Amino acid sequence: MTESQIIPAVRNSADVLILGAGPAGLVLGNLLLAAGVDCVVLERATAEQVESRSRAGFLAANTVRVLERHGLAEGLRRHGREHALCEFRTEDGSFRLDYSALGRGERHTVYPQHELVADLLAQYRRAGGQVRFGTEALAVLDAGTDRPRVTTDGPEGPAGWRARYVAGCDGRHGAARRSLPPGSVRRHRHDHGVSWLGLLAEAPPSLDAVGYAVHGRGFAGHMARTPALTRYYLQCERGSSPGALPDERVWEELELRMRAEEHGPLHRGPIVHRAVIDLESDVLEPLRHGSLFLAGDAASLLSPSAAKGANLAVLEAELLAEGLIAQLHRGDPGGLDGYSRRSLEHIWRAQEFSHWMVQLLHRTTHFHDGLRRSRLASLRGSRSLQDWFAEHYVGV
Ligand code: RFL
Repeated sequence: MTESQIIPAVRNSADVLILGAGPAGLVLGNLLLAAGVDCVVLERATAEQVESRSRAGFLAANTVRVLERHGLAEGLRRHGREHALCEFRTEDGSFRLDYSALGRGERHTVYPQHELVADLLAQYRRAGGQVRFGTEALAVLDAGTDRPRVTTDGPEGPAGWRARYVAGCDGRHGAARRSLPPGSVRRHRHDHGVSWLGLLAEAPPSLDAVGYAVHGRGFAGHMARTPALTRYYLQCERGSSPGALPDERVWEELELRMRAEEHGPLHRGPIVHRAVIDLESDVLEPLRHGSLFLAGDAASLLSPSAAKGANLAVLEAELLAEGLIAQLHRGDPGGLDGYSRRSLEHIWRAQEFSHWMVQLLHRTTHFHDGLRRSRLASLRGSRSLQDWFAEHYVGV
């Protein structure tokens, strides 16, 4: 079969094709559109799915600055809440850190990712941006040339798109990663060997801090999302089914690990979402193959232990937008040439901190347990370690 028989007739084009309408794709789309760059976003899911996918919530101060710089922070400024406390509950006692008084004195803004995505989408559409929902990118072809193509399947059936550049913002299982020719990009992968049951409860937060509990039965975590919605995590066996425990048992287990007897009960409510997350990390290097660029989870996957993924996605989208605008408007390739190197510096720093957090929060071998307890004791008592923690916890 010849290629023309496999690939449907090309009928669409844009200077930049953006795969995926998550934080990375929509920040990129907004920045390109504001600079007058012709772009289209291709998104596999429906608008309703994209706007209701509950995930991240903690935005770093620098992420907020990036969004503010481009007029994309109105919703989070209005509805987001500043946050700067975390509490560790361990076998050796509990302690709190107010990270606004440590390190660079920065805070998080708590704003659910799906609300940020809804804001970004609304702004993109107001500015006249095009998103093709229900349109799955199947493959990026000829990425090594300056005429890349994307094959898609969508409401109007199979189609082909031409572009000058393709931005792979379609996550870890997207078409951008799949389309990289063998050997073009290296993938450095690490499996932390730990899994979490991620839970979203229709219940007010139970403490005014992010709660990290290390317990003989495993880790438990508490993170506020809104005054009526709270995310919890429970370390679970690899391969567990998300629905294995009824709600009642989940709450009991959370209270046991979070030492409710000592600190008070949790505010219970219906658990409206559950997912098992295997804590894995990977980094692709470089983040470019010819005309195809990777950003967000497509570029690097982080364990959710340090809440960095959405923050990196926003940062990379800004860097990539700057590079694309310079190239397309002024013929200046510097930004695109430096995109991978600059992004990878942020990515490895975030990976390093996430890795540190995974080791801080989980019991593994007896030897590592000794290291973990010692590390927690240092964090509890050492101002310089607390400053380091604060700087990396809230920074990207
Ligand atoms: P997204 O958000 O996954 O968006 C990718 C989009 O691409 C679409 N797509 C395709 N579209 C067309 N064709 C294809 N072939 C496609 N394949 C996929 C998808 O439908 C989707 O709309 O990636 P992006 O933009 O890179 O953003 C990354 C973040 O979503 C992610 O890193 C964070 O959610 C990670 N994360 C957290 N990050 C934080 O910074 N702070 C947090 O507090 C935080 N909490 C979390 C998290 C991730 C979690 N999960 C899901 C593991 C909590 C959890 C439970």
